[in-house]
Amino acid sequence: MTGTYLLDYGAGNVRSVVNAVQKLGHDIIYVKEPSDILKADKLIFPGVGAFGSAMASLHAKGYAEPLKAYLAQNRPFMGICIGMQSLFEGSDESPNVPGLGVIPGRVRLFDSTTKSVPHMGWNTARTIQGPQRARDCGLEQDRVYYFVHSFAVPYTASSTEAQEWALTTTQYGDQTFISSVRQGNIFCTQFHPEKSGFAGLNVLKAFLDGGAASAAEADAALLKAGPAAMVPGALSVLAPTFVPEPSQDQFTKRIVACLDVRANDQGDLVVTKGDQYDVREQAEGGGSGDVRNLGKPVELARRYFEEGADEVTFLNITSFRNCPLQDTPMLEVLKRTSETVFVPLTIGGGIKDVVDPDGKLHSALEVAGEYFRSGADKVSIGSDAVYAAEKYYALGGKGDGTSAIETIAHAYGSQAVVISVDPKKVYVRSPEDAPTHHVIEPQQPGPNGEKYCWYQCTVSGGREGRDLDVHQLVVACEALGAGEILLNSMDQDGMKQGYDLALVQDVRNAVRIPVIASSGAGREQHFVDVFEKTGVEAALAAGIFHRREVPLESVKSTLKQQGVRIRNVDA
Ligand code: 1PR
Repeated sequence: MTGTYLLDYGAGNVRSVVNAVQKLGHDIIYVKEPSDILKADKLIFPGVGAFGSAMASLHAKGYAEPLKAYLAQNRPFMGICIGMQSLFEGSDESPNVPGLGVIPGRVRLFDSTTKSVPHMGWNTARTIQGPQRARDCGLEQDRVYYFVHSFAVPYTASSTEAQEWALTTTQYGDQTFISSVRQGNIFCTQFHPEKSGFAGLNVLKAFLDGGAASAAEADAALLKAGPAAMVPGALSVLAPTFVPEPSQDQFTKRIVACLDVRANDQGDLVVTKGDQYDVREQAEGGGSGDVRNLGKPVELARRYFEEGADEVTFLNITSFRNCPLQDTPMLEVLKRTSETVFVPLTIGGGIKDVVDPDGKLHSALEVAGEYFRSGADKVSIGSDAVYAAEKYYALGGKGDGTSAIETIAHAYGSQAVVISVDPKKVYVRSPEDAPTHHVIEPQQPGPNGEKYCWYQCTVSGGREGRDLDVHQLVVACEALGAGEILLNSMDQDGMKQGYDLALVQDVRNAVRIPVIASSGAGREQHFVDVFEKTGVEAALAAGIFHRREVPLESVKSTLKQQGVRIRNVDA
């Protein structure tokens, strides 16, 4: 059957691509066997995960050769992220694994000495072939797109591949890389159009409606008309005459809306919100009452997408009680959310090895796989990360390859693994009172005038404290392969008094991976403070958004007024 085909080799979240294509009114057919590839009118390859495993899967499934043949025939192709990187000759991510070699050049690791790696968030894609070429592919110069990657093809104006293939470049910190390529009918993006809100949907639409193909037809027409009709730069194979503006880092800060989800006493799945992790109302006469119900997960997530959230996170906060593979409501929540929400989705709670009631063991990797297939882009690991860090130190500062962090990062890439930290402050009079822990000075002294504190890691939603501090945790998790830290604070949660800036700053300094500050946002200025004072990449809030006390839009406009770079709410 002809049509638009999706090349899915079973890793990561391709559901969002399918949903986006369907939202744009197109059907999509999954490639099920190698011969399907050459049947496609259009082929989308949303490569996900690590370069080595992507290439291994392409070969194992027999897709590599037909894919090369398809590309050699210059047929309509859209590669996304690893789907773009795989067209190059190789990647430093898996040094001994050759790429498809369609595009000359190599994918390199970002330098993390001056910036966080992965490059995770929204950034521009500036054309070097002229605005019309970019518009043909649905790209606009003043919009931002969602990137998540640690490796990229560096752009240097003198390199041949850059001249022949690069359509746009993007600057991250002091490095400029190729953020999209196009030649003839082959078009690829390093960013994720399916996760880039309406700006990204326009890019997909241009491909599906034939934008790349018509540009290629224009090339063919020009070639036919002969040299007289050609102006330099008219064809992608010629050196462009368009002089691009000097590149600029336009990376934005992210605002994350977080939905803590659990079943209430009536058994309905609701978004709830705690104060210092207590999610029950006060009952009359004291004691605890009903679980707070602040809305329905799918509806609320959609509202936040429309209001301009840059990411949405779901935390299944009672996951430690039951088996997530049977917890179909959360899988269903993700599936339904990804039909209408086109920004990254993270799911946390219960990412660990689980045993079904019938005794069947599912590894954390399998559990995560279920969530990725249901529409998650990242999984967040709480309790299991603490146990993994404890083991890391017990082994003398190394992993043994079996933790959830290691196995998931290996299969899906570090960028898909977030560590959710649930710390509790422990005040001490002097650092000597906690000799085995990382002690800092809190913003406010303790109740008895204590000038110091350390942050104790907890598990099971804060129910159990461990002999591990947050500094130890994040350092170990980064070494094991985590890609991002979601830093909660049990003390600040729901209190609306601002983020714990001392804690956030300390964690920001401890790791090179991105950090999301969480817990305590009560007004717009708290977001400004956390970005300006700590340099974190993202800030998360829950209660104030659920109760409409502080609209997302107003957070963004305040940040913009105060000079913090953010993504405009798009439509
Ligand atoms: O341990 O891997 O199963 O993961 C459990 C997950 O559930 C963890 O990510 C943990 O943070 C979360 N969790 C467990 N219990 C609770 C609870 O509240 N009782 N929620 C809980 C954590 C904190 C944030 C909250 C921010 C912002 N909630 O998610 O959204 O503090 O709130 P605010 O803006 O209103 O201050 P595992």
